[in-house]
Amino acid sequence: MSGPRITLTGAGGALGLVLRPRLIARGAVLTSAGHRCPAPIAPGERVLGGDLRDDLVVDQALQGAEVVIHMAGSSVEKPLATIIENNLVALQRVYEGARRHGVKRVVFASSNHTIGMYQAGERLKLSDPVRPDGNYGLSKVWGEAMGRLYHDKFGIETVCLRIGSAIARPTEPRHLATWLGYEDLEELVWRAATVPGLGFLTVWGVSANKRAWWDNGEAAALGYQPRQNAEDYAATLPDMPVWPQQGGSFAPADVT
Ligand code: 15L
Repeated sequence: MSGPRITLTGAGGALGLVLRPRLIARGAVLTSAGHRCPAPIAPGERVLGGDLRDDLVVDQALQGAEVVIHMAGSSVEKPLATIIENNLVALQRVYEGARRHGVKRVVFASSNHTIGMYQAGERLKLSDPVRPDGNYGLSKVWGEAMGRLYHDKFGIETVCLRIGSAIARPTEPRHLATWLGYEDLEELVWRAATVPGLGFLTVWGVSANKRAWWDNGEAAALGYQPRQNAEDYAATLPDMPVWPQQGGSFAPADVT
């Protein structure tokens, strides 16, 4: 096998399960790591279970890896103590593991909740200031900054994916702007893992939605050309009030 040697964390989670067969089909030599890791899905897939806050688990997971796709962690709003453990501490252990193992690049699953307090409909560039909508969004801001730190200080590349709503198909009006279809997710993640010389880069993880709010012009080096469009599902969506902020239901939630 000669494809890129990739470790995928969060491999038992919603996006991990979508990505595993697709990364293997594209030729990755894949190690899938996660708390809840099912059996291997393809010959040659290495599967590991364990807690990423444990350096021994990280050492096993990152052995031989060129790239880490970090999908692990809490993926919704949680109490701060939980977010700190799952999204801050575990990420720092992964970056330290990346240093120990000479990993060249981390693809970090960031989120639109880094900017969730902007008004719905406002057009954003990647260079616009962050406006997180809770503990979860804050942890993604911190994660993006950690990627920057490890690139500046230790030369590890990071591509931050500010993922919108990565689900099989849009289910509410907000998704007309925020949807990331699975074909586009696959293409985005593959490019983030394999396009050479990206350094530190942030990109919106969004499909080619007619009503998208986010402009990927500043991430042109990635060459990401989404093909899916939430508009194709517009007629199927329920008639419900539109959330006032881009973060949808996360924005009004009291997280203190
Ligand atoms: C996210 O970052 C979450 O992980 C996911 O559960 C959704 O809430 C998504 O954003 C979204 O904003 O739709």
